[in-house]
Amino acid sequence: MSDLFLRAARGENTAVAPVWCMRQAGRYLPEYRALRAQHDFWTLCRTPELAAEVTLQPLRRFEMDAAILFADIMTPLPALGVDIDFRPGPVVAEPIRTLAQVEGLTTPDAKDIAPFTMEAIQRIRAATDTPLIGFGGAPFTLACYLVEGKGSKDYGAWRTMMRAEPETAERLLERLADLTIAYLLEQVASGAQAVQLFDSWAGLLSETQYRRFALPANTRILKALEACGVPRIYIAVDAWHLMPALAELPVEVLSVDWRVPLDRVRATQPAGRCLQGNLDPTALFAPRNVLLEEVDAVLRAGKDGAHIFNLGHGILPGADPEALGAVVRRVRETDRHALKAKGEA
Ligand code: 1CP
Repeated sequence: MSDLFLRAARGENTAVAPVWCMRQAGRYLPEYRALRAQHDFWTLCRTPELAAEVTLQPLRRFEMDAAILFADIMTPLPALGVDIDFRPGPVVAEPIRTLAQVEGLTTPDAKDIAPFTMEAIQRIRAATDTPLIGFGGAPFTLACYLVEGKGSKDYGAWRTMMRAEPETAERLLERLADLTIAYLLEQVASGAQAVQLFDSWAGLLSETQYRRFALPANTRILKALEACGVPRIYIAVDAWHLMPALAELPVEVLSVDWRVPLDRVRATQPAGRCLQGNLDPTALFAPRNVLLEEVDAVLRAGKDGAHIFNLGHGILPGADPEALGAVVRRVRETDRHALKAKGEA
């Protein structure tokens, strides 16, 4: 078993970068599509055997340094009493638009939030030595879906609530933070060895808004995990303008998208913080030599500190699994310390 992922996540500047891929369990894999043809998405998430099987699928194909639990950021939300369907993205039957709806949300016991996920985690740990990453959605991003009711480019209803009824927005964010703390602590107690908080839509916020509507809840969640001792990973997409605020988050690892090279991101973050990323997911569609040049460029930009190689965001459903295999091999055969020596010569 390789502890490369956990060592890098704790800040070690490893000779080889550990590698895994966001959405590595998912629709680009024919074996996922085959299972999905037989079961709807909620059934895959809520049946421990199936969720464990889907989590393990990419590990059979690629030499990944980490597994990510198969679930969704919406998995814990039905425990609040909200009805959610997937078509294929999340659709909320009755979007949350009023203070009365926020106050009407259920407060579940930690054990009742997603027991099937906890059993999946135990099964995955029994089946593989590859470190397992648990995850949850950040409150701001969960609220995007809960208030809007579905995926959107601009989340107008939610961002209007933040302005028109900021106290309602803050109350909703608090409820989501409480739920996420309980859910993630359960995941760690069940065996998750690292935790990633997905704030996919935080880049929509200005830094001022982020400091009011995202930073407090994210900080509270990440601090609640501190005593567990597992590495904490945070990702916001399209968030270069937020780097000063993200530097204040209590995390071991900051995951970044492809828009800004890792050396420039590193300069904005506390010393010793591991960076994760940041190959452009569309690079997997490029001719192989162009793809590998981009992989090399990411490794070079990441060489001056701890680095976990990943894509800048999830792998796209149309990507060729072979292209991901080529990326993994390239990262594995690259000695980062030699890269460093060459760069300085
Ligand atoms: O039809 C299907 O098979 C459903 C497709 C699918 C899958 C495979 C969805 C619906 N969710 C997932 C799994 C998933 N989602 C994982 C585990 C798999 C892995 O990483 O290997 C994870 C970590 C997520 C996280 C997730 N879900 C995020 C955060 C990460 C990101 O990509 O920004 C978000 C925003 C979601 C919402 C969601 N769920 C599903 C879709 C298609 C979406 C995006 C919808 C949208 O905004 O339009």
